[in-house]
Amino acid sequence: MKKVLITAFEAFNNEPTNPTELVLAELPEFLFDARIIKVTLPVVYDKAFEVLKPMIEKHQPSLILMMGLAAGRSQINIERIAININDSNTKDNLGNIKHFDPIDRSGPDGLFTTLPLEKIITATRKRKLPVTISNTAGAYVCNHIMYKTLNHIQTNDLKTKAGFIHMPFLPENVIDKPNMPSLDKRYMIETITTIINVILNPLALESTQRIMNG
Ligand code: PCA
Repeated sequence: MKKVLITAFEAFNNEPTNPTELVLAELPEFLFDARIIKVTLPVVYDKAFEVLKPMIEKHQPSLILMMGLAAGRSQINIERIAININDSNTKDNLGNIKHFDPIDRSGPDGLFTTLPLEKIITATRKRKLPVTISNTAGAYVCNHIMYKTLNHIQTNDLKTKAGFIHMPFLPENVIDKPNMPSLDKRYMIETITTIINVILNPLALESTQRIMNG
């Protein structure tokens, strides 16, 4: 049975919750004949991949979908690229601040997601989901985990596809934040489900298109 590894992040930066943990909790254990393996990662530069790496080695998933909160964004963002730098004014959950700090001194400057972006956008548009491609995952812990994961897959020549999805706040997070965008988590859950379907069942999507095109 195929496995899909899905990650969320714990709360950080004085927020009581991270929407991605709540989304993760609501995903089913099985989807499209694949087993869903869930893990919540610490928002700590030097710990996040230490938690994820043994999960990748143990489960050898066909797909890794990582989720994080992007405060202030209004849509679900599929990240195109991870860059080889840690550089943020926000402390991680152990109080570390990193600036001008390469993630891997011998690694490439950037690594593209291996998710099929065009197919994902076609499928999510069809379902009227507020999803778009983002060209920056920032330079904080989300970019860090995306870079480390893609670098691990590339250097070990794994077939695993992987990508990062940044989620907006949930409505409950913005009660005391006037004008801050938020999104109901059902859109987030449907987007994750759609991405998994596109990747695990490419034929299902094509045959739907064929039927629709007559
Ligand atoms: N978002 C942060 C790290 C953890 C999270 O959920 C980020 O965008 O880097």
